[in-house]
Amino acid sequence: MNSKLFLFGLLVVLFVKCQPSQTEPLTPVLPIPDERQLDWQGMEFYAFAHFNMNTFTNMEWGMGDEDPALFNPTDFDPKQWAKVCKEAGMKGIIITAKHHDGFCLWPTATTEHSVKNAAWKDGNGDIIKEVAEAFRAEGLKFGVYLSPWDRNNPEYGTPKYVEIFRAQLRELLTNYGEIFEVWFDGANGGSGYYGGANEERRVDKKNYYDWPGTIEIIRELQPKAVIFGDAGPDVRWVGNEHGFAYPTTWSNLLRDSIYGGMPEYSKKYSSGQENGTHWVPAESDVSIRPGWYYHPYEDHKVKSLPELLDIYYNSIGRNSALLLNFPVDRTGQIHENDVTQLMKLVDKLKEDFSQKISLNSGDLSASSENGQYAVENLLSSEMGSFWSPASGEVSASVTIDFDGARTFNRFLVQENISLGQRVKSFELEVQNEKGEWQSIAKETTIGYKRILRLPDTKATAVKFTIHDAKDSPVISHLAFYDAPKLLLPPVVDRDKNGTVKLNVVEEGVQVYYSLNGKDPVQSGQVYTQALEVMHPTKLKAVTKDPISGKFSEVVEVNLQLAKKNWTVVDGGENSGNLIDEDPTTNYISDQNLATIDLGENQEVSGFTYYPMQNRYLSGLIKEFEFYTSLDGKSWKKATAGEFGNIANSPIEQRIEFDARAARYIQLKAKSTTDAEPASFAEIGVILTQ
Ligand code: FUL
Repeated sequence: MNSKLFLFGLLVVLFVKCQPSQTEPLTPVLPIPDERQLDWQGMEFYAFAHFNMNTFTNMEWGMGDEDPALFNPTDFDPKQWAKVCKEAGMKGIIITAKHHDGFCLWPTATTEHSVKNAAWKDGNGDIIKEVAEAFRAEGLKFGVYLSPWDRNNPEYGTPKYVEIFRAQLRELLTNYGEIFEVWFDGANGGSGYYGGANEERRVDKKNYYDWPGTIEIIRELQPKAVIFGDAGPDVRWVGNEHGFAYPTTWSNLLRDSIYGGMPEYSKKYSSGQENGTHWVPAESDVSIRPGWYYHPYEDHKVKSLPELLDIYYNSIGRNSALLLNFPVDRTGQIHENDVTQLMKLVDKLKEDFSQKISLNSGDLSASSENGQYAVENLLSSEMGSFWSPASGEVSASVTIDFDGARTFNRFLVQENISLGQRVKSFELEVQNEKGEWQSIAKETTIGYKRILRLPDTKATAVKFTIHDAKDSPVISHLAFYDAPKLLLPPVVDRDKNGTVKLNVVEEGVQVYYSLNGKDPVQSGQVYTQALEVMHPTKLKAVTKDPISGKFSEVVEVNLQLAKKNWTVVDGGENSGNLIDEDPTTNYISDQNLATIDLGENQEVSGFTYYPMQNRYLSGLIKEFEFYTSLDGKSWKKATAGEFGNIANSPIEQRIEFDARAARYIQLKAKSTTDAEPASFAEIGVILTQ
């Protein structure tokens, strides 16, 4: 080629390359969030506090006839709540200013059923004011839950009550500074006290409250607040109380088809709709304990770390916000067990997102780009900086070159939702060291944030493909992390036959154990299959991450005599539940009695009683007598007494006595906590060793 011509050609190529490619302006895909919804979405994680009359009456739904004097926290400290939330990275709190029982946590002019008549501070206190101030002092936001249903108010069900409800709302939205969210429950109408009428009152959920009129009041008094309800208008219920959004979660909602408390909401509407007409994103609400309110008997039932991690990844990781509830206790503080579990979650999440695969702009290439919406914009987590393929292309891909082999198990991706939620389906493929490609995930929606938990994946490159979208996708961020294994000790599971399984919560780890009281790592025994343990034995076990070489804490369990040869004497229906080694199944005895044949003589020096573990408890044994026998006919009393705090703390009870030979044992309930027939989840014996 002539050298002049070559130079000319080169210049033309350079000129074309250096020209910024044309950026086609993007038109939003409707619906889109407004500013208050965008601000709210950025909060991601905030607290719920259920603290009200029910805290002091041990109820979940009070009837409305409670004496206001009963409200009396002994050491109310909202600064403790705010400190805990701040430390956990939560951005605010929503408090139950009034629950269904109608008791108001502020000195309202609308009813006498409020803190004005509480024993607390001789009726001069204001919980709402103190909580709002404590949270603002920490730079956190404040919101209110105001139950539309009011089982105390005599006017409930009449137009007058709607005025009272609105007056309450006005007080809350006028006197306590900026409110970020107003929360309306779907539970509406039913039996109640209603000023002494004690009757059933049903309302027309769709029309009774005249919601448009109420929404107008909120917009006027707190224009920045989002309004929560099944039908929004700004934020919607996720449709369950487990804290889980759905793998397909649209922020678009067919809002006009929905009203608060409609029975078919959860099934039909709660995951949002691709063709939804309004922007109404999902909020996942869940309590850190089984109940929303504090019950001392749930102190041992605070959610475990694996449960809390599932909640995080299934809510924030699925295009939803997470509203995590603390049942504030009777002192007026978040219980220490709840704080401990919360901080375990927070620490583990920090760990999960601490090892990010570092990427440079040169590592990214896209199948197409729309001008300045270039692929390198994906590196910044700013929503306004995003990648979009050529205008109108609904399918496109980004290849990420890792510069050598890297391992990851988390993938995070975000859409620029200010232009509407667009992606309908996407896929992740990885390239191994031999250059082969393999698909590892096929998913649907992304939305504000999507996080995939994946198996440990070693790859030299990843291809992120959007297969379908409502219009050209607008992806604002993507990232890969290598989360360390969740190193929890194995869960020891033993059945009636003495078969012991050591279950792990995360795949890919090893378990070491010992049956002789020695350190399980030094014992060198690796768990590969179920063990048979018939006699009293001390089991120790530990989990090891083979990649990092790290160990979990050691779990130690004193296994008692296996129940293989046991039978229940004169038991009747469900009596097998007594000795099935499963504390979630129960036996109820009208005779308040359980008699067991141990199959052969044993040197017995004690017994264990596992009370019922149901959500609602009945027949827990309070006072007991325990007998033994060699022939099942003549019985000797071994011990008697009471399970002191069993109503408040229904954990396994352990009673020891002087050793004696016995073939038969008998536990007699002299009284139960609620005068109902005695219930038994499990009985065990302690043998002399
Ligand atoms: C439910 C209520 O009935 C519960 O008591 C609780 O307040 C929960 C957050 O919402 O619908």
